[in-house]
Amino acid sequence: MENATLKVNGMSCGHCVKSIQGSVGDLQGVNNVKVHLAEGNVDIEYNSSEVSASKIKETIEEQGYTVE
Ligand SMILES: [Cu+2]
Repeated sequence: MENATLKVNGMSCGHCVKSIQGSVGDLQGVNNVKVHLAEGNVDIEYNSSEVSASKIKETIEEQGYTVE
């Protein structure tokens, strides 16, 4: 299991938390997603043999946010 912390721009409210946690959490191979709204960070625990970091990043960007 890998851990990544992504800096995500554009998250502003509970809806953002839900849409990111929901969409990323639905990816196969993602074990845990935790959004830290105040810090603008997203902690992700995932299995890199099942899902790539770029796929996770893409999924967040599809929701309308920018990953640094
Ligand atoms: Cu929001």
